Amino acid sequence: MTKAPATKASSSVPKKAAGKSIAAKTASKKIEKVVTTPPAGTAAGSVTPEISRRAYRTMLEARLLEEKLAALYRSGKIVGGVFLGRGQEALSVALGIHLRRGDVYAPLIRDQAGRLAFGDTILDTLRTYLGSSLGSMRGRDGNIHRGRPSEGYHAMISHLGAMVSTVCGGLIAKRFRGETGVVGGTCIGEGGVSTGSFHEGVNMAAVEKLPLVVVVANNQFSYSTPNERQFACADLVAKAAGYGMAGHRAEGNDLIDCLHVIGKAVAAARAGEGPQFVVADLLRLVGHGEHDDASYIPAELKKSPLGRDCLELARTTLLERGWLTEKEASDWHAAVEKEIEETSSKVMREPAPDPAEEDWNAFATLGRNRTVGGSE
Ligand SMILES: Cc1ncc(C[n+]2csc(CCOP(=O)(O)OP(=O)(O)O)c2C)c(N)n1
Ligand SMILES: [Mg+2]
Repeated sequence: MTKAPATKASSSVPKKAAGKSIAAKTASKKIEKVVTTPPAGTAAGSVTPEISRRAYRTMLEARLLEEKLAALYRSGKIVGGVFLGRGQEALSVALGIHLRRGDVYAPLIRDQAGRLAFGDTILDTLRTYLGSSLGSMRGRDGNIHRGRPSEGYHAMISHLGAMVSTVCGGLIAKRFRGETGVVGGTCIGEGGVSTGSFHEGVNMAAVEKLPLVVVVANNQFSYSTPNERQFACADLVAKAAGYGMAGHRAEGNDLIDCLHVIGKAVAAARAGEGPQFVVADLLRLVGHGEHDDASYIPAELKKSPLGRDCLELARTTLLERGWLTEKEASDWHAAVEKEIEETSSKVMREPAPDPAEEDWNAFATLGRNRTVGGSE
């Protein structure tokens, strides 16, 4: 394991790659661009046109789905709070997309993009938010407290550090069962890093050399608490060395860099190099939740490079590299919008849970009167 002083996000992500661009192959008469990114599988963290396109499409799905969720919330159709990840999709998708079946994933409240990349669906998301009894939580839990634990997809207990330990637990269980080559990932806020549960989780992961990847979305605020009131170290990546973890930095609103850095971190964890700590600076482009107008975020910060919209940036990069065409981008937008509209109309007609029929267990653990979940 690399016991790490902070490793600077590699600027080694090649800007160009050899061969025909994907978009050039799929769109007629598109000007070919020469790109130099290595083909898939050649190196840990290599960023291919294929993964970038998939990531962009997933970010788009997350963004449009969350816009719909915000509208449903404002029209009173969603019970409980709605917490969104606008501006954090590039970082979120990069973790979800690098995990695979058999891995453990604990997404938090800003991880709609990571969830979709890990295999969650627009349908199941809407079912949970709208309280359909056909959803994975059977319409009985708060919207972000959803998951499929038996598939390694943990339902969130708390946004503030608790999930690091559940991922460690999942990884230790896999170790006991003799499963190898697995990774557990979670993405938390910089405020969560100050909590005791974060400390306990990453310390155990380092001691046990667990294949854990913790991604920190440093969006500069923990609700309305700014970083200078949150931690006193100059650089959060430096914390990795204190625990005995490898540390990495990613450019939080640059999709290609997020894919590259998190790809490297996931590969290192999978290869047995112990826990990996990735810190990315960015800004959430919405309030803490839809009830919050985020008026405490200074305008200069919003206008700074941190405030750039990762979705716009990803679109521009893919277009410039010839990995996406304007037509594909607008076709994808229309197709995703249509899917979201059709799915939400369908879900709104589905039945709510019937208290008379319910056993009130959160999952299929019959006979135990226990529920899982927490409150934000
Ligand atoms: C013990 C506790 N205190 C407060 C809250 C309410 N709360 C949920 S998330 C959050 C802020 C988290 O900030 P950060 O970790 O930076 O993540 P971000 O919201 O910025 O993504 C707060 C105060 C909570 N869930 N639990
Ligand atoms: Mg934060």
